[in-house]
Amino acid sequence: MLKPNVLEKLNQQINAELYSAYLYYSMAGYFESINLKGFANWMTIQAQEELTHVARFFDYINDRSARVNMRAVDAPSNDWASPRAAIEDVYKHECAISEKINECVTLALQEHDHSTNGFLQWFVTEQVEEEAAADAIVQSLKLIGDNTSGLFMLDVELAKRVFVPPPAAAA
Ligand code: OFO
Repeated sequence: MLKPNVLEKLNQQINAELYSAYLYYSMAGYFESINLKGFANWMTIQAQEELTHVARFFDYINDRSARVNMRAVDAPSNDWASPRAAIEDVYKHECAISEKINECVTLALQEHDHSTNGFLQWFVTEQVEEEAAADAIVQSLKLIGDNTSGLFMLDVELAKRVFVPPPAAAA
């Protein structure tokens, strides 16, 4: 059985994961609007992955015979000053999500809830990847600077990303 404070934290995390999807769809729209279709593709897949994160929390809460509780999702920004500003926001956002996952783990351990701690470890690992993937693009954009050809080459690269549902969240 989930303790009420642990359940509340997990429901808050569903909201944070939904916000992540909403933010990345918004960024996909921004990149479409400036004709960087590869960046838009990367963001759309990022958003789809976030929805699989929602599904993981949703399934876990239900598996524990507890009740999912949906709340209003904040509105994300819709515009960014530059591609680099948008990707830097992805990196900052992922660091903030890592913090939230850490808080969930800390609470689970305080409450001796080892099942929830075990469930959360997938996210602990995933966040390392999430931060690294965003930071890699930030670093590329720093190198590219004002070089338009470099930006288009990176766009072609990001267009190659495909959505692969993680095994546990696959239909
Ligand atoms: Fe981007 O990892 Fe979930 O929120």
